[in-house]
Amino acid sequence: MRTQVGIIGAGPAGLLLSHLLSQKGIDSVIIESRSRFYVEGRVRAGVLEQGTVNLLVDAGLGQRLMKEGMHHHGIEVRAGGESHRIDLDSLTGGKGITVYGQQEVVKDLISVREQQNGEMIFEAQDVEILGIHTKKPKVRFSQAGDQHELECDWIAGCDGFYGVSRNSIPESEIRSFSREYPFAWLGILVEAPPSSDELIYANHENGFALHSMRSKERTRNYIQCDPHDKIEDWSENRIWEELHSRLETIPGWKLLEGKILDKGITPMRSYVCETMNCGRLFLAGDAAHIVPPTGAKGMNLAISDVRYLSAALVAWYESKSEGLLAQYAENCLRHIWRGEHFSWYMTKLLHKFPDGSLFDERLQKSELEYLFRSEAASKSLAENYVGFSFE
Ligand code: FAS
Ligand code: PHB
Repeated sequence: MRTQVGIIGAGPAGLLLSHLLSQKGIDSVIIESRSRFYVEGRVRAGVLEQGTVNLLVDAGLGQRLMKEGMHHHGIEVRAGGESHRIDLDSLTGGKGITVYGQQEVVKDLISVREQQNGEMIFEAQDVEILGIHTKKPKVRFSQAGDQHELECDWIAGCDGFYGVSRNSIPESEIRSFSREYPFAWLGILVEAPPSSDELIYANHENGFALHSMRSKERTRNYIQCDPHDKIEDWSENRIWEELHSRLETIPGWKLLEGKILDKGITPMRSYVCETMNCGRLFLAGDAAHIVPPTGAKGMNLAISDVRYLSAALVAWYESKSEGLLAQYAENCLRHIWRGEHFSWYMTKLLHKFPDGSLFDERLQKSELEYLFRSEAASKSLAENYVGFSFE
């Protein structure tokens, strides 16, 4: 098999890259280890920055997003029995966020690729990357017991944190930075109407909680839990009990319960691999960086990378210019470190640190009070939450 760009991973990064390249007449083949059903059913992100929405709409992917996505002008932060609304609109000159499930973005992308006969190979096993320092790198994989080899000009590693791409770069060349957090998130997808018009982030003595949503019929709630917890440790009663106590801190406000459709525990880490390319291999999305979801940045950063990678590959195919390819990591890392800092800031502000000192707790309390009283602090949070633009 032969193509121009071999793409590993059918998440938002890989699928969007394939689409943007095809709009410029550049062929690609996507190689994905899981089934289409699994990839389309995986519950993940829910918040899109305005910049992400604009890119998807400009790429002709906005039809369902604009119809079903929920545009929000603010978020709410609750702590110490108080509630504070961050008015994203007025604090950022009219920018907001759009709540639209990642799996819907993935479904939209897969159906457009299919309509355009884009090649997507699901359930590929034993994926291997070879010859990244040659002009004809290859991807070897098996599918349904048959061995295949895909020859390309370039390989895009969009296979997430646990993928094969980053591990194809010699350890000695990897420059990476990380931080683990002493807690995780237990997330549930629920058949219930939202209990508020906007997302609610709660700092509580029992730990963090988040009330989010997917539609007028479905909500997504998260609670901070121990990183060693197993989902079996959490009965539905215990989950609801904790959600009620951590979110119902404002008189008269009640959280609506419903049938739990999906539940899972997500580890919390910050990770950046600054070596975003090695020879003819380029990393994008979670393959190169992870943020704790408190800042709702993960998918937005993946799409920001793809914006730069597609532009760089298009420039190479159109004029053999290597400029943007050489600048790729630098262009992405400005946004990545801004997203990393903001996600760390939100995580530090809203979680209970089991090993934290009383001094830390006092600092956190003061930071929350400052946020609730200072327009400057609210503006800083708002401009990062909607997506900070360096332009
Ligand atoms: P993905 O992980 O989405 O896709 C990688 C693909 O590669 C997968 O389909 C995988 O099966 C495939 N793959 C892996 N190894 C492979 C191999 N060896 N061969 C072939 N294929 C392989 N981000 C936000 O912006 N907002 C949020 O609200 C938010 N909430 C989140 C909540 C949770 C519970 C989680 C886990 C993440 C959340 N994120 C959020 C972050 C998340 O959205 C990621 O950033 C996003 O999925 C990154 O997209 P990709 O880089 O495309 O990686
Ligand atoms: C979600 O809706 O899944 C979500 C929203 C905001 C976050 C994280 C997750 O910060």
